[in-house]
Amino acid sequence: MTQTVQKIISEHSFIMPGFATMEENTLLTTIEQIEAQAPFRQMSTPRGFKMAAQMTNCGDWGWVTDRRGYRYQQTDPETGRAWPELPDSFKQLAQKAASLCGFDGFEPDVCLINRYQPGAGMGLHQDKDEKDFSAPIVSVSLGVPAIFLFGGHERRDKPEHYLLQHGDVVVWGNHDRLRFHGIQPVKLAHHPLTGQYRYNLTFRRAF
Ligand code: MD6
Ligand code: FE
Repeated sequence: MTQTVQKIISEHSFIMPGFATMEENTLLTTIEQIEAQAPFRQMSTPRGFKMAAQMTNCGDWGWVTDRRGYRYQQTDPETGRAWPELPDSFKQLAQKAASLCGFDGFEPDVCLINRYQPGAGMGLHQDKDEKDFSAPIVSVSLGVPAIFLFGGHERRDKPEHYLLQHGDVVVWGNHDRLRFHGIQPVKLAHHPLTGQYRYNLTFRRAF
């Protein structure tokens, strides 16, 4: 029997330290396979700035951004092909984490994969491109650590800071689903499995 420790960061938001560590090799090998079909790329924001983190997706849908806006689409704009399938190992991990945090029946149809190099971060944002907000979001961090900014429902609300380390899983939903959040620029560091990179997988239900 393994015990799951959950750090409650808000009523419906949880950090599960090291929850994905047992799966680290499968997760990283699978990311390599996905990357071979749908390479990491720096997408442009609607205003024409490059996102600092490199992204790819797997699942029925993928999150993309370009001059036309933020959206989900079924094909990779770089290749015109469908995104790689959501691997069972990914889905099972996300469902197990969601369920332990009180979100039964989570059926993710997207996994957005972010890769941060030293200096890359992500500004405060809300995840609001999904059709309905009843499903939670499950986020898995791998590789070098980063500071997660966890704010309120208004951009001006001062965020709390949490350190996310290799294997940590964040689950949030319900009243917390639309909180502003971000990632501070990742510091130069080395992780034995990922080198200088931090990876983050976010599982969502887009439609
Ligand atoms: C990241 N994560 O950790 C970016 N969004 O690299 C997110 O933007 C995020 O971790 C929603 C829920 C959890 C997250
Ligand atoms: Fe987000």
